[in-house]
Amino acid sequence: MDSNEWLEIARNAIIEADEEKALEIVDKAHEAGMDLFDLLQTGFGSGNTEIGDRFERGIISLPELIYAAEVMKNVTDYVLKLVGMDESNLRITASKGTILLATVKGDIHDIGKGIVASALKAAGFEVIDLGCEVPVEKIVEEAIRYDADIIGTSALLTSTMTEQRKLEKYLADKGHKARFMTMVGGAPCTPRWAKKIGASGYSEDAYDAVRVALELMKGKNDE
Ligand code: B1M
Repeated sequence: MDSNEWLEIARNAIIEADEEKALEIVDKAHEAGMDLFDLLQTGFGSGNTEIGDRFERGIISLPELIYAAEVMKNVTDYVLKLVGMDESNLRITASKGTILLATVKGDIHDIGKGIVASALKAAGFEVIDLGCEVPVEKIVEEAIRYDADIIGTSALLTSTMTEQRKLEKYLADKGHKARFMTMVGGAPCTPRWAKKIGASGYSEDAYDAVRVALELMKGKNDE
């Protein structure tokens, strides 16, 4: 089977919310030596996107969306465990820099942030993941406590991405703007949004998050 076929089967497993099939594909792809991160993002992730589109168009109901999301979450956890990036490791010591991650207040979407966290850990960053629905006050408090280099926030709803702007304002008001670099991500975010609110960086996906984080750290170290 070529990699496109694996990706297609993975996509369909999420659309059909078939967890058994999804986990079986992960095992088989793993045995075949396929890049499981790619399978997760491009294969299963594409199924997730399709599920979201169907929900938006009224083709599936909220319980169906929740059910498919559960499958996606379990598959994500399983893949991360297989590649040695178990999300139960809240904090892993490394040397590239410290990144504090959170999904913003009012937003429970955490699947993508989990993948971003794993990619950053794999790239050698120390990652503190605060979970989801985190208010800006808590984010900044923890960033100070862990002496983070970068604060990364994820927002999946157009109604919650405003929390990212609130974070920038809060940092400025408290005199911490120069102390922390910030990264934003999540489906409704764009490079333009990041620029508009004064964030230091935007990234499209987990691979891009690593690239941006490395660039930001390089800039900081060159100062
Ligand atoms: Co929600 N949901 N949802 N949902 N959901 C969306 C986001 C939506 C677009 C679906 C749709 O209508 N098409 C829509 C938002 C519309 C909008 O605001 N424009 C929506 C809605 C409306 C809702 C509810 C309001 C539904 C309701 O109750 N009526 C509700 C909101 C609850 C809340 O947060 N308060 C809700 C609930 C849920 C579930 C619980 C069922 C579930 C979340 C489960 C969970 O995360 N634990 C869910 C899901 C799964 C989705 C979709 C289908 C998929 C999201 C996902 O996991 N994608 C989503 C539709 C979609 O995105 N197509 C949708 C896969 C993941 C790997 O990608 O999260 O984009 P993503 O992360 C990527 C990149 O964005 C990037 O890298 C990641 C990895 O590549 N990235 C970063 C993300 N964060 C980053 C941070 C970075 C850098 C990169 O740096 C810090």
